[in-house]
Amino acid sequence: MSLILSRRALILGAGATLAGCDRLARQEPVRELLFSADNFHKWAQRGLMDRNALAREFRPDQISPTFRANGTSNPNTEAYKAVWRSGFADWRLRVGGLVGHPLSLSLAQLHAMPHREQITRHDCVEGWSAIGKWRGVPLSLILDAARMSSRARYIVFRCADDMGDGNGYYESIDLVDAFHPQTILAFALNDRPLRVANGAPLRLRVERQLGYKHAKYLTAIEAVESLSGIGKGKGGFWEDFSGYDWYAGI
Ligand SMILES: Nc1nc2c(c(=O)[nH]1)N[C@H]1C(S)=C(S)[C@@H](COP(=O)(O)O)O[C@H]1N2
Ligand SMILES: [Mo]
Repeated sequence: MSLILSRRALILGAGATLAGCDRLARQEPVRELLFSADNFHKWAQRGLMDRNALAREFRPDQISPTFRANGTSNPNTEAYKAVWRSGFADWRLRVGGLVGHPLSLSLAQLHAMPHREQITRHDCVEGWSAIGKWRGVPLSLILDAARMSSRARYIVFRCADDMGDGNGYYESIDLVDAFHPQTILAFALNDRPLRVANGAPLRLRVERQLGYKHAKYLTAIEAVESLSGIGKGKGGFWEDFSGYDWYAGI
């Protein structure tokens, strides 16, 4: 029942149920209360519709003249240098974890998939913003192609930069953000291939979240049931080491 509800909720655009909600929903009285036709509607509206609202999109003349780089501006590892030297021809995005059909996608394959373009504002917690035009593949298409399991609750993003902790920069989002229409894996900024400083060859754009969630230098994405076994278990590099909130919704 939670499986059907999750998928249906996504299809309706009402968002996925969170793990905790699922557990709650298995109790019959709670379920009746939440999911009776009347209440489901109200609950979906109040609790989840906000999360599916689009981030504001801007006009081309509002694009910032420069989109600064923050955090890592070049991973500079041997592995990254090797794929950079190949013009990223040897780079692959691995899609794994709780999926029925693991993928290894080249940049050419990503370019051949349907794209989305969006001009959005990036907000960094350090107090700067920039407006940029992003082009990339909706994450939902990739997760559907990989046949994500109904057990998956989060998507984890692995990055090429070594943060000296043995795990590297990583981030994670829930399925509401993963299937949000503006959540894309972007390979172009302002009509140019993504430059190294901004995350070449591919970075996440998750427009309803603060800057640190937008993982650059992607190497792999994984569908998981829980974040507890990953890194220090808080769902991201900054969450693990600096106490940033995992949920950084804006
Ligand atoms: N792999 C990786 N992704 C990252 C970071 C990083 O250091 N490494 N920094 C984050 C932070 S704090 C911000 S604000 C944005 C900056 O993106 P930009 O360099 O394109 O401005 O990337 C985010 N994603
Ligand atoms: Mo940031």
